[in-house]
Amino acid sequence: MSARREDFPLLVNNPGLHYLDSAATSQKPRAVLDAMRDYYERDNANPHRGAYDLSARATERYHDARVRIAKFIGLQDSDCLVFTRGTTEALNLVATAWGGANVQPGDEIVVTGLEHHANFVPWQQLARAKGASLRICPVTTDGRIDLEQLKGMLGERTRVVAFSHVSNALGTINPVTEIARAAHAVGALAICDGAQGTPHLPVSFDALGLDAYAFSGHKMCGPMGIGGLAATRALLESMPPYQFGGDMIEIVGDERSTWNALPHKFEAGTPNVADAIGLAAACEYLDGIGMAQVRTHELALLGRAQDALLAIDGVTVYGPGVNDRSGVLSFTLEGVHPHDLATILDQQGVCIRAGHHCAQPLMRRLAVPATARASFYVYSTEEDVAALAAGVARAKEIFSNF
Ligand code: C6P
Repeated sequence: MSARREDFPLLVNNPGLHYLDSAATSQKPRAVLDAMRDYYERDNANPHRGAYDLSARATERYHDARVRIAKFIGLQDSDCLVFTRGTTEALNLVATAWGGANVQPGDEIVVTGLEHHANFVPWQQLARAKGASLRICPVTTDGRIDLEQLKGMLGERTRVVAFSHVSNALGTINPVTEIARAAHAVGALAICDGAQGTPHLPVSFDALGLDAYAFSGHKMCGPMGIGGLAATRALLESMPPYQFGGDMIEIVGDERSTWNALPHKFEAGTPNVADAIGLAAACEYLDGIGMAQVRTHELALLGRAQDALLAIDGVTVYGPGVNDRSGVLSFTLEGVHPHDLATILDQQGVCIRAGHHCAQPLMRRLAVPATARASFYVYSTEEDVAALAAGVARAKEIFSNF
């Protein structure tokens, strides 16, 4: 696949920029920006409320967006896709709504040492509130979930296993189906954080055997402020609502109320229609490339970048081999703090992330306070890789003079 830089206005408007922080958020193709503008210019109204044609059009476009996004993630029953602000809100939704109603003192909640805080803290807080215990599955030295240890941790008190599809800090691609099967074998729910899965890998929710899968639109060419929770109908119907207000009710009595059908039961208040339309356009854009092609492109750049960095004395790369990672290169340069490295790279027009990547439990396990992280996407080029390698070499040169 040729690099798609020209589809992304921000990259066109910043010709010297090497944007290598797509794991934090992706840039947006023109097709997404156009779709959102078109909605506001032609069909904007409050959906599900107005008795006039314009509101009906907004309702239809919101519905169509849901169907399109559900198709992208392999979820046939689009009513089982609940829109949220993103992965964080989707995971908090399950932990609060399901966990609040189902977890009892003495129960066990299993997470892994690889998790982003969004898939760690909600479970930690649920365990604390309920008198349950949080068990943290160890990671191997090469940054994988230790499957044998995970299986050994599961038992009759396990209520939920929460784990990521792909690690944001290292790029590790986890065996989702195997973990879901192990969870189900002990009667636990399998909840997956797909924030770094949907942008980079073909995903079929219906085939993965999960109870729920959370994702964010802004990491997959869509706008910020929209994402979702895909879940089984059984889970969504069994969970109480998460928030209360307009649209999520059926009948409101003075003493009690009843709830709207799925997915509206979990979408209180005026919905984020334009961003849903933008995310649907992002799905269309990515499908136009083909997710298998997206993966091939990223893998090629990742391999080149890793070879180039490892040729620099003092570079350490974290995580498993490139074939078991998404387009993430997490590394350190001996004698240079990752923040200094990121600053020097910025001076060469290279954007990377440095720090703990919202994964402090993982950093403790790897015994590093921080790493530098370069991450690739559909618009990344060989020039970006060359600029990264040149910038790291420059940082080494600067610091060798101290
Ligand atoms: N990771 C990163 O630079 P939100 O913020 O809700 O869209 O996504 C949270 C989240 C949850 N899980 C994983 C695996 C993630 O990577 C993220 C977001 C960004 O790595 C920003 S911290």
